[in-house]
Amino acid sequence: MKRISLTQYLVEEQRLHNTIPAELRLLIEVVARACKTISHSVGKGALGEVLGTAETENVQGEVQKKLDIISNEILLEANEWGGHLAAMASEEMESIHPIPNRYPKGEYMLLFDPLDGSSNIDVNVSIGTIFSVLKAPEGMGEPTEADFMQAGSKQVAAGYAVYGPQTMLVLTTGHGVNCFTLDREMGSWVLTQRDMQIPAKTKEFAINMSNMRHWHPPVKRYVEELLAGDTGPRGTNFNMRWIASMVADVHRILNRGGIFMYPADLRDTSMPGKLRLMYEANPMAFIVEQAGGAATDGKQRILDIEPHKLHQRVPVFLGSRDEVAVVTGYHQG
Ligand code: AHM
Ligand code: MG
Repeated sequence: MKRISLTQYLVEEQRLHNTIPAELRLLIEVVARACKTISHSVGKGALGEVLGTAETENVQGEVQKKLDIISNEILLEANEWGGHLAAMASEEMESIHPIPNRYPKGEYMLLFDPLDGSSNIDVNVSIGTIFSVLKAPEGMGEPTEADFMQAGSKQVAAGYAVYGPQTMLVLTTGHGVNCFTLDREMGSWVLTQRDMQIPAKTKEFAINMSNMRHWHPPVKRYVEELLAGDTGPRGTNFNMRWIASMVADVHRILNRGGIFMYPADLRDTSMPGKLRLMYEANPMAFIVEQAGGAATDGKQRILDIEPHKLHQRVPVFLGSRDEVAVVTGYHQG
């Protein structure tokens, strides 16, 4: 079989759809290269002395793992000097990271969750990197947080790398979703799945069931109906999976369907859900919609949410569109 590299894919996409100009191609290739480096660190584990907890907390008061910090550094360093970015923002940093003055600036802004699924790092379960690309507003001067406050529908690219049995990169630039597998010997990304499609129907759901007693009524009703199986109102037996790595759960859903949920709940009413709009929900919603699925916060399309702060959290329901429609309907009804 003829191998198509990430570079060839990006060049050909530009020829076909005119959506990946050279600067954006550079950006995607630099992020992909950084993910290769992160994959290498993750793969070393205890041998690289990268496991365990660092003595720091991130802006949300969560204890950082060593690999959270290493991955953040890798992405910052890789993306600073290329001239393709105006600024970056990361789940692991309190405020935005403008490109230092010694480097030229570009017209894109990059947001990332450098290593998602932190609770799985030390136990050798799949984790990943999630990224989202926005355009800097016209005539932007010194970048500020306000420049990042753009709805997810404005993303020009989004993707994730999953560090599992294989390292894969899943990417969209608004014309479908494609998947690349890292050839570890050659150090190159090879196109292995074209135009991924999420089946509209599914019998599989993903949610952290231990929070059930804290859920709001629409989520409780929906999951109770799934659990009731073929003698309940849905008339079908549903299966459940929860990896506690959004990247790994979404990757399974892209491949064989399913619905992923991280709702808001009553544990801490000041916190509308756990997942972050800019680093997790928006890029995943873009990918899922591009693969024919749906993504809502229970009430509206995630990509339509107008953000008001960088580290904003949102409830997330995404995946097979028929199931997302059912649970969204229960919130609206
Ligand atoms: P993180 O960014 O701190 O790793 O948190 C996000 C992760 C998601 O990958 C995953 O879906 C969720 O947290 C799991 O949460 P929980 O441990 O509550 O099940
Ligand atoms: Mg995360």
